[in-house]
Order: sequence, then C-alpha cells, then structure tokens
Amino acid sequence: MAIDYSERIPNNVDLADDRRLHRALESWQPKFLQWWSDLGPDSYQDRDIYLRTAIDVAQEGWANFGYVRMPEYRWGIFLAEQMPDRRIGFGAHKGEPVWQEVPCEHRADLRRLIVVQGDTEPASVEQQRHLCATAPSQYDLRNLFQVNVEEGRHLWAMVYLLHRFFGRDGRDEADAMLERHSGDPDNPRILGAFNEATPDWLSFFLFTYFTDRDGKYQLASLKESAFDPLSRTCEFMLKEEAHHMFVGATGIGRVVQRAVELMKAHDTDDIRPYGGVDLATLQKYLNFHFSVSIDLFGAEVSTNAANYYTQGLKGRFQEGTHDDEHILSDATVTVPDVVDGVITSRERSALSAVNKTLRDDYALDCQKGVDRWNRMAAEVGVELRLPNEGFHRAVGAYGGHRISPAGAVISESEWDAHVDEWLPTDDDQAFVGSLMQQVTAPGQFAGWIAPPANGIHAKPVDYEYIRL
Ligand code: BYC
Ligand code: FE
Ligand code: FE
Repeated sequence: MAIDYSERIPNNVDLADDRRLHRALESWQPKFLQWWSDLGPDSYQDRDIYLRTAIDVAQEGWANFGYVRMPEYRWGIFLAEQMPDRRIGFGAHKGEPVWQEVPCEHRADLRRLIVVQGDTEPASVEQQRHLCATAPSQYDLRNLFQVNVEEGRHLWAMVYLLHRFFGRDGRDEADAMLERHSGDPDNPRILGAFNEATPDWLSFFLFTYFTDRDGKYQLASLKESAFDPLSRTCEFMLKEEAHHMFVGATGIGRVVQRAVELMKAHDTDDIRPYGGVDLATLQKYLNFHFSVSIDLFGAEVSTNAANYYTQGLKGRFQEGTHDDEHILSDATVTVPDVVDGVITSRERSALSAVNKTLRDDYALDCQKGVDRWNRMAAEVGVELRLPNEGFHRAVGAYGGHRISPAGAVISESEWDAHVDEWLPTDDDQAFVGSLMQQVTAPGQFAGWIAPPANGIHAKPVDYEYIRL
C-alpha cells in the first residue's frame, strides 16, 4: 500500500478518517519536532542530506533516496500490509484470530512492552547527538543521520500505537517519551544501555552492531505478537533496522582493515603512534558493548517473559520455525547460575526462559560479524572474541558477580587488578577521542578507518552525500 505524502503526517493507516486520532497526533508532532531540534543532531540541521525515506511498505522499491533537510524529513506511520486471516502463532490463544484491538486483560502488559520499545528509539538519537562534530567522512556522517531519522520514525511507530489504542494513558506515555532523556539522573531512559554515552565513532559503530541488533531480536519477537498492529509495525521497522546493523558491521570491519594495514606497514601491534585503533583497544570496546547489550534481554528466568509468551504478546525469534507445539508446556532449557564461585547451569522450563533463548539466538548472530572481522585480523595473527556472557553484567544470573572475559568467577580484588585490560580506560577513551577529527571533503576519510567498498544506493564513495 503506497503512503500518502500529501498529508502532514504521512501514513498508510487512513489517519484522515479518524479525526480525533489525527488531531491528537498533530498536537504531538510539534513536541517531537521541538525535541528533535533540542536533542537531535546538534548541527547540520539546515543542510541537504542524501537520505532514504520510506514511500511504500512493499517488499521491493519501498524507499526513495533524495536530498532532505533533517527537520523536514517525512516522519510517518507505516505498517506492513495486513495479512488476511492471520492467526495467533503461540501461547494459550494459539490458533485464534489475531487482535485488531487491545483486549482489556492485556492492556497493561502491551502498553509496557510498547513503552519500553519506544523509549529506546529517541534515547539512541540523544546518545548520538554530538557525533556529527567528529565524523570520519561525509559518507559516515550521512549514515549517522540516516540512522537518527529512522530511529525518530521508530518512535513515531510506537507513539501511533499508544495514541490509537491506549487512550489517555497512551497519550501521556507518548509525551513521557520526550521527557525522559538518556543519562538524565532525574528522568533517565528505561533500559541500561540507553543511558550510556556514545562519545566517539568507535562506540557508535559498536552500538549499531550490538545494540541495534538487540533491536532486531526484540522487534522480531514483537512481530510475532497476537496484537496485529504491533506485529505489522515491527515488521516494517525491521526493514529499516537492517541498515543500522550494516553501518555497525561495516564500520568495525573498516576499523579492523585499517588496523591490519598499519600493523603490516609498520610491523608492530602498537599502531597508536600511526593513528590507528589498535586491536587490543577495539577488543575492550567490544567487551563493553556486548555486555551492556546482552543485559537488554532481561533476566534469564523471567515470569514477565513467560506471561508475555503465554498471553501471545511476544514470541520467540522466528516463532514459526520452531519445531514444537508453540506452547512451551513441558520443554526445559539450561540456564546459567553462579554457585559458590563457579558458573553452573540448571534446568528451567523453556517458558520461563524465553529471554535466555532469545539472547542465545542474538549471541550467535553477533558471532557472525566477529568471524568476518577475524578473517582480516588473522592476517596479523589476532583474534577478536565475544567475552563470556557473564562478563560485566548487571541483569540476571550474573548480575552482582565478577566474571572475567574468559568466564572465570573472580574476586573483587582480581577484578580491580584486571579491569583495565578488559574495559576501556580513561586513557583509551582519550586516545580514541584524539583520533576523532572531523573529515568532510567528499571521498576523504580519517586515518583510523578504511573507506567503504561501496557508496550508498549505488552512488560513488566520493559522492556529495551532504551539501555543505
Ligand atoms: N535495564 O523480568 P525481567 C532497540 C527490568 S533495542 C533496566 O527479566 P523482562 C534499539 C525489567 O523491565 C530493543 N531494567 O524483564 C536499539 C523488569 O522491571 P519490572 C528494545 C531492566 O520484562 C538501538 C525487571 O528488570 N526493545 O529497539 O522479562 C537503537 C525484571 O526483569 C533491564 C525491547 O526491549 C535493563 N537492561 O525483560 C534504537 C522490547 N532488563 O517489571 C533502538 C520490549 C530488565 O520488575 N521489552 N529490566 O519493573 C521487553 O520485552 C522486556 O521489557 C525486556 C526485559 C526484554 C527489556
Ligand atoms: Fe529503532
Ligand atoms: Fe536501529
């Protein structure tokens, strides 16, 4: 279904036919724009940027590329096509028709899931606000802005659901999305990783690789929802999400490529004097981002998650591909436990452990990119690794324990003695910060990162992605 761009709020949900909803969203729109101007990218707002805008929700040809100024980006409401006769795929209501309205008894839980999801979207824009001052190239700067406008659109996606289906509470929640702020001590974002700083581009690439990938897995689980409008909106969000993870995967790949080139040219691991990110430092950054991202999956054993599953609100990753009854009535899985200073495991019902199952799927996906980077790193005899899943954790079974990247339970004093080898130190961050010099001439790249193999949308790498 094509999207009507003559509307002030582009949409494919017949907004014009619902006067009240239309008015409510039109009164939220200026608050969003004010937020974007206050806490979105802190410069370049008046520049023409070569951006992709969704114009259709079809499989092919859904996006249009052209120059837009960010405040004029057409943020809108796009749901994937409704599937005729779609049935609930799991849980106690399996086989029943999906819901087009919110059943009373599931209202609180659905609202909570939508609010948690929605909260992450503007949080990431806030976290990335200052990066536009230190971009390694015009190509990268454009990608940052693409990610930012789409995260803004993802907020719109959740705000639509709140306004359309949750009445006054929903409108209040939509307002609160613009009132909590990343890292605000008084009114922080809901989930941990979204209150961390993204101070430099190395962090940005790791964030889009690891944290946007949590987005992929959470959205994919919500796409299974019995609440059809949520399912359809997540399906379309996932399409946009692919590019965010591409930015991360190729960004880190280019950092590794440059590091390997410098290591070979100078025959040393210590490439800092030559302006490269040494792979030991990259490993520490990776340790940090992986650990805070796996915290986003919640506790391994969660009654919340079990209830969401049984009620049909949130499924597993690609629920349809699981070869079982989709009820999880007597299946068990092993979950980790830390007992007397060792990591052990115990059997738990698969139903109570759906968070852990999703996290395992996620970790396997994370490993794929690491393997790809390692093909380059192998040329210089280096191997990057995901740290043990217990390393540097705050949530779930590992929370409150000290665990090394290799998976040993250690004491507080051992932790203190080694933490500087495992997580970025102030010095590491200062060094990475010192590399972050703005490069904006088309086709030019900062020395710490290799150019990409291809430009955006079949344009050359030295294309004028931003009219300066
Ligand atoms: N930080 O029962 P549990 C994205 C809370 S990213 C702080 O295990 P549950 C994006 C939890 O809320 C995708 N608090 O939790 C990426 C609960 O609180 P209550 C975002 C945490 O509910 C990049 C309590 O601890 N989407 O889209 O099973 C850029 C007990 O925990 C954390 C979603 O998250 C934490 N890390 O699972 C832009 C999907 N973890 O109830 C965008 C929606 C847990 O005791 N959310 N808590 O007050 C969910 O499905 C679930 O809420 C969670 C947590 C998976 C997050
Ligand atoms: Fe998003
Ligand atoms: Fe994203």
